[in-house]
Amino acid sequence: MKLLNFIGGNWVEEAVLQRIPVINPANGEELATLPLSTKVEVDFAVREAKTAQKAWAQIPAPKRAQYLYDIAFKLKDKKEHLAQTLTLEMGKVIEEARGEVQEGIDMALYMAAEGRRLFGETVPSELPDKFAMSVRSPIGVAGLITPWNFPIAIATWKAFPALIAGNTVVWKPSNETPMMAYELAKIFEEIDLPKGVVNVVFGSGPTVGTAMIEHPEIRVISFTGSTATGSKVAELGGKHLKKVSLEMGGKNAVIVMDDADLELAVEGILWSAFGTAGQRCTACSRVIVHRDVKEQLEEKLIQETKKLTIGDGLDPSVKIGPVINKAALEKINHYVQIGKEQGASLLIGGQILNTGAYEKGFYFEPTIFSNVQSDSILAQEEIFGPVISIIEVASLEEAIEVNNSVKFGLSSSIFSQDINKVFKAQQLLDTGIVYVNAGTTGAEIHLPFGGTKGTGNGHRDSGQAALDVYTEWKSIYVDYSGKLQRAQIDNNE
Ligand code: UN1
Repeated sequence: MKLLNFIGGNWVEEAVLQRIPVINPANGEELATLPLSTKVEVDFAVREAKTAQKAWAQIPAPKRAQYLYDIAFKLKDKKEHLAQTLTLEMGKVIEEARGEVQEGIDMALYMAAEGRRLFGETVPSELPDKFAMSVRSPIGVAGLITPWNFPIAIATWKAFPALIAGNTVVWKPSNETPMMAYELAKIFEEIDLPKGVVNVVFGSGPTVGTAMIEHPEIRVISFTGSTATGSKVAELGGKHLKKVSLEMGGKNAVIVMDDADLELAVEGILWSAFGTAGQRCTACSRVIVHRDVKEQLEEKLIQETKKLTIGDGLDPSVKIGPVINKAALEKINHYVQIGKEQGASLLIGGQILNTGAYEKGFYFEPTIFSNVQSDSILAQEEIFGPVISIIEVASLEEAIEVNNSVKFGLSSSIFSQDINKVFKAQQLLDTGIVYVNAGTTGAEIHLPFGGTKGTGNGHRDSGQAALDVYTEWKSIYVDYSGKLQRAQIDNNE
């Protein structure tokens, strides 16, 4: 399949473009090719988006919502096809792929309903016969840069609030997962979304991403990806005075207290650590365990990890699919070697799988290290693979301190039956998301998604908070007194 850019409502074929392959990480097969676009295509897409935005913003929000409802119904009709395609190009197991498509459907319905809200404020004025209110207005053209690990969900977290608020979109999806972007663009075409309202430009971050951030007509950039790239996006965006929303790395921990339901904790840890082969920003990467239950927890974790089947995500019995590509495999392996060298105890896993059925894909065994020092590289850096580090602590205070000792702050979790400990923890855990008696993954779309410290820059995807990224506040004062009234001066005797 030859994927094309989607600009101004047309599939645009460019003669001069270089193409790169899309690879199935389960077996190394080529699935499609995508174009490496240049600034020329970005400029074209922004022109189309800019033209479309004037008319789009004039459509009343409840009518714009109709398009989002239509998108939601299409996503629902195509759910199985989309999930299969997602597993093919990204590798996550089919059950999770269906869940991700569902996340897109949920987001479309949630933001469609915003078409009848988009709440602002009406407040009293300090002067008589004067009306005061604030409304959300669109920013204009939004530039979206999205990752491969949630190619549908994260795209919808960003595109749908932008659209309902009256913006148009130029979207650069990840080069690893362009087929999902193509499928979404096809849906936009099928529901007759006005031309130019969403434009998809495939290509590299340094070329297409940079051209988007530098383009004077793109006033807001939303990016999800690595902290290293995010900081470059922020730097360049800052130089051009852009609003930049960043969603970056995590080093998420599950805390297991001595009074925890251990069976449940094991289920929560394994699901959030090894689901999506550990490639969620929210994946559990550290287990902080009270010393009194450490041994018991470790035994159970090893026992249950042995039962997990690894393989092609399209096989419904498989629980852990491949990682995205060879570079990811090497990066994970690199951290595992560091862990071994620095004296952590390897309880299970630790190997690349590359023989037999695994030969052509990118598979890594689910891996558990114990006796990990909380300040070691293994316990501090984001690995983005199926690797857990177990860290022993003696108290809740210490557990919280260890949790907060990393440079990221996305998600955290505590397993405990003690309500006092749970409430203390939710107050002191320095992360944007906290789970109680559940693993570190599973955010719902109607709450803010994002994190503190190196995870973000104060903005949030999802929920009402997403609307703040894609709107400007406009405060409107209507004086119906018929005379000049001066705020702060008149009426302040
Ligand atoms: C991500 O981790 O990159 O909370 C997104 C979750 C999903 C979204 C994860 N709903 O695990």
